[in-house]
Amino acid sequence: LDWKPIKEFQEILFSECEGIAKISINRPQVHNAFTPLTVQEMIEAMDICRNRTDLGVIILTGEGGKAFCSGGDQSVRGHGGYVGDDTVPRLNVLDLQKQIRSIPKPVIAMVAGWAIGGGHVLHVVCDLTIAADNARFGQTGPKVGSFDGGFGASYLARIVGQKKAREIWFLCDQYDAQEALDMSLVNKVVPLDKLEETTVQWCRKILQKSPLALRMLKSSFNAELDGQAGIQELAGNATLLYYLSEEAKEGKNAFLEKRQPDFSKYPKFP
Ligand code: 1HA
Repeated sequence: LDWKPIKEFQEILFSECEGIAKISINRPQVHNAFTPLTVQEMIEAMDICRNRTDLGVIILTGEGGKAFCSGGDQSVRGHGGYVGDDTVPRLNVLDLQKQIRSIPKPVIAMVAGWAIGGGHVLHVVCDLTIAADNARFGQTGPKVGSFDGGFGASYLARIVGQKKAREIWFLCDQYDAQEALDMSLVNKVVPLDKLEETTVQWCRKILQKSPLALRMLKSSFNAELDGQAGIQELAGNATLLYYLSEEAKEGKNAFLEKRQPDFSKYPKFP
């Protein structure tokens, strides 16, 4: 596939092809551990994906074939968070998690090798996960002095069940691709050399579907779990659809024409 760069970054690669965007962590020497800058760049790339109406699906991955992401870079972990050049400690991956969840387009984690710690949580919050047969999954928090009690705990438990989620966090064991499939933690396992091909096939299938229907479904799946923020997303989509109607346009037109709106001709559906 002929990936064209969208924008140059320092710690990620960001490219597109056929309406598919690919965001790839580019720190293979540390198994794609993230720094505050890596995360900030992913946030910017994700925002571009959200705003570009010609991009319909996003692949999140890591370079090198040996790791998706190994979580926060422990060598820049400081007092209260992960520290970048500005010396401010941050946990900005939490903002990225929320963004992946709320972007109204499917996000697919394409996992080769390690998805560990905060890197594991990143694949968990993606809509779908396709794993290579060399993928290995797990949390390390209680081993390295960290924990993610947000989506990393509660959404993980929704996916694999309470007992399994507690096992994953309390024991910090690692699970291979087949074990991940068996606990519905991933959607599909393929040989490493078929990983991108399969992921792109899934993307193409998604791109043939109605973007508004996909958008409504993503926010509907979220709404049940995300409380007021989930309902806000779903309701925002209802507003979007309403704005497409003649009935809503009558309200706006009447205001601009300084007249009373006439909604009488619009049906009161049963
Ligand atoms: O929990 C959170 C958060 C919670 C709330 C809010 C925000 C959060 C943000 C982040 C996180 C976290 O991510 S905490 C968890 C952090 N990650 C880890 O504990 C995983 C650390 N890595 C490993 O356990 C292992 O590297 C591995 C199981 C993934 C792979 O082992 P392997 O194959 O033996 O490779 P290894 O030799 O360990 O790694 C290769 C190189 O990559 C090493 O560097 P080298 O000795 O060659 O110089 C290794 O140090 C480096 N590396 C790997 N992972 C990290 C790392 N360097 C820094 N940070 C890493 N996470």
